[in-house]
Amino acid sequence: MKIVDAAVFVTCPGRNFVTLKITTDEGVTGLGDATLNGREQAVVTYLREHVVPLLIGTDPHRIEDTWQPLYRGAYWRRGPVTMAAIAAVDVALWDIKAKVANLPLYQLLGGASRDRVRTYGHANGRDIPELLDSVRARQAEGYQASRVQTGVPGLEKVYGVHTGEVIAANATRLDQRALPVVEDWDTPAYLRHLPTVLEAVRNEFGPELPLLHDAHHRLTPLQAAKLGKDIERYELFWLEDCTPAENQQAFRVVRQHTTTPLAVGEVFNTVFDYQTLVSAQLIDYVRSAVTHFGGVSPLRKLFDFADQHQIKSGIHGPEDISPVGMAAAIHLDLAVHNFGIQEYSGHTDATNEVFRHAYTFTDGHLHPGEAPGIGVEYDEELGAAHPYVPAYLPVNRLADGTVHDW
Ligand code: KDG
Ligand code: MG
Repeated sequence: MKIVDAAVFVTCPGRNFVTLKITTDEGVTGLGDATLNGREQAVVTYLREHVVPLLIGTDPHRIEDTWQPLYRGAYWRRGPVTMAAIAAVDVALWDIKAKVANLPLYQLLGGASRDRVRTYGHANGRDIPELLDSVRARQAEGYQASRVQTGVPGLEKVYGVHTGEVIAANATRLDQRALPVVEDWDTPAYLRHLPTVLEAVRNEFGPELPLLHDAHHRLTPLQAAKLGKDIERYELFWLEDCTPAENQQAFRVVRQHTTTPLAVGEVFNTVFDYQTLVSAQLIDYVRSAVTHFGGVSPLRKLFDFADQHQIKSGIHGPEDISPVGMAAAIHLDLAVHNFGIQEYSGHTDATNEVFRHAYTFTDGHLHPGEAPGIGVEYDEELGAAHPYVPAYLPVNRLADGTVHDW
């Protein structure tokens, strides 16, 4: 079998998605997600100019032997653009292999380790009453775990809180060539406010509801350590990205001071980003998405490494992972032993029409379905009816105008 075509599609059914479709001489096709939110066209060009020419004529069954030269052969290793491009190839080849085997992908990954995949959804509000309503709404949709984010008194726009006019959680308006939205930030105000939020949520929903919170890289290690300690009594499922993790040593400070479980890694793209965090057991969940980590093959290796240190998976699954990336994640979630939880925000109806998928969401749990491959079909005609719209992620500024991590 040989690869005869590899096409890259960009569609914007509410937000931008980049999809790679590989076709073989036997007519079998495979899909991969290459969406890098806010930098989509960089991956499109990388794929079209630098990757597709290398694929034509090669054997799609040689997944590892395709992955390695894309990673090592480029010489310029790592980085989100490269790894999103490689991820799309890896997933598309797994999709083809599983279709040829006439099996759902999870069967090739060792088969199911569980019956279904537990998820968490996003609950948010400008204030506490709105957040409590949002948790109730997620529960009505079936979610059995919620990530809770609120506005902070005195701040106008804060990460994770939907305002009516924003179409997708993190993108700026998609109907114009807008520059990044500027959000505001005040760490002391946030640190004072968050414990009161968690207190209110626990009072309303009791001790059993698994709660998660995303600090989105905005604290120093010392602030993160203090926050972790202050909120221990609310027993979070995890506190995510409490401090930027480029300096992995910083997590030693956090870890020494708190037993709040820690999740890290949605912006990482190789196992090296996790080396100290995992080997020194400084975190509890690894958060990388299939889409940004080079695909199913390397993410599986990361999970095996993490398992040796009692660390579980918590695959990144916001709206900016396409249904193709989501499907690949769900197959992996079902198969690996050290699965923790899967983030799942769902997609708009328009997105689900462009990407018809076999995976299902019931009672807060996902299942990949039994369709051969990853179980997603891309409707090219419908996709083309939603052309690309430039959109940026927001930028955070402090009251005096200083840029802060978003
Ligand atoms: O594109 C950026 C988003 O993927 C990110 O902000 C979402 O932090 C996020 C999460 O935990 O889902
Ligand atoms: Mg996050």
